[in-house]
Amino acid sequence: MSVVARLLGALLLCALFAAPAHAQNPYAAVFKDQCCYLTLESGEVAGGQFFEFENSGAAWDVRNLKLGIAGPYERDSPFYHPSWYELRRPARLPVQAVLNGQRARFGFAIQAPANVGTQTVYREHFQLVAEGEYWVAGSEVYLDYTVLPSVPPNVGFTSIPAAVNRSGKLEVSVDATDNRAILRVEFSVGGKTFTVAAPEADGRTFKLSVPAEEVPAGSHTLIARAVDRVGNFATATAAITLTLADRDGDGVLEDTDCNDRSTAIRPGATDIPANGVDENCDGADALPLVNAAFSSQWVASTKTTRVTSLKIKGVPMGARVEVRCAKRGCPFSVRRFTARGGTLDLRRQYFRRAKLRVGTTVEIRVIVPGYITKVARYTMRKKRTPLTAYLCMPPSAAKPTRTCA
Ligand SMILES: [Ca+2]
Ligand SMILES: [Ca+2]
Ligand SMILES: [Ca+2]
Ligand SMILES: [Ca+2]
Repeated sequence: MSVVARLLGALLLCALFAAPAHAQNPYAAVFKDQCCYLTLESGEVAGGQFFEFENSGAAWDVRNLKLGIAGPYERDSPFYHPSWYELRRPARLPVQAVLNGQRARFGFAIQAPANVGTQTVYREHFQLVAEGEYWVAGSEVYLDYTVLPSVPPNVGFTSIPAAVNRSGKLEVSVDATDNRAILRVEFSVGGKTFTVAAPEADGRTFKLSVPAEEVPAGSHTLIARAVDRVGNFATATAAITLTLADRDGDGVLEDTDCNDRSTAIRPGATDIPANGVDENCDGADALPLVNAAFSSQWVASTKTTRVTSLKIKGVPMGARVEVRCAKRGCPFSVRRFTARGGTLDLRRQYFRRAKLRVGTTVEIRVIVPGYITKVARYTMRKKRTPLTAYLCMPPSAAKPTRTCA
């Protein structure tokens, strides 16, 4: 084939395609519905666009029937969106086939052109096309889009308290406006960000209302960032202080109250042993005290005291018992043994003949793992029964003390 013939052939094809209003065009459509004439900010994306047609000609097939850009044909649309089926084809047939008399809706999204400096109205033409064959007769349609310049919003606080207690609500309002629409306002404070998408009834007040305990205590800078639909934003800042709560009113603020919703739990409270609750906030539940009872009888003279009875009742089986004696008259300094349980007679075992001098101490410890050791301490006195102290000693302690809560 000569070059001229080939050129002619190409021209003929172009002519066929570019001038589809052709006697043999078997395709035809009747316009039924469309959406929408929109006002958009430059760069804004809008979904929900569609045209609906009824097929009044040959059958449509998903393999070639599309909604194309027209007026003129095959131009690049300034409203192109990456969701389009092809560069100049916003949508294809949404079902496999549409026969004569049936309808089809071609849905698509658009994006307004960027960098529109002044308000501009665009008339965008579309038409159905049977790809590689004909533009479908009777399907010429258009939508008008009004595009506004891209302008950032304005935002300012209208209500902000200087201080908020963490037991209450953090409530802050801004006035946010835009030449088109505010998409959302983001409030950032103390490392937290809260997004408010819907304005109040006036359409421009955006109100934050969240539990104040979501924000850490302390002084913060609160930033309100108003964002429009194309990502332009404006910010406003204000100082705000979150103060510590005392929710249970027990006088202990939440930073030291290990349960700020119970008055029974706070530093200084009585820690009930072995109930699984750390009532006094020292980091652990109190251990139970060894369950054993001391009893004693003594005869004291001017210089010495004799033991007439020294017993421990209710000693748990396997408990370790320590008997300590200090200063003059002691038959020993320390004795240790494992108890078989029940009542122990320490006089018979250790003090039958002892003459304990004034000032001598006898100390008895009953030790069970996982319990607070129970201690009795007797200090000999002149012509009086010994000074008696019942003490306790947590497993970690070095010395007995009066209280172990
Ligand atoms: Ca409290
Ligand atoms: Ca409390
Ligand atoms: Ca407890
Ligand atoms: Ca505790």
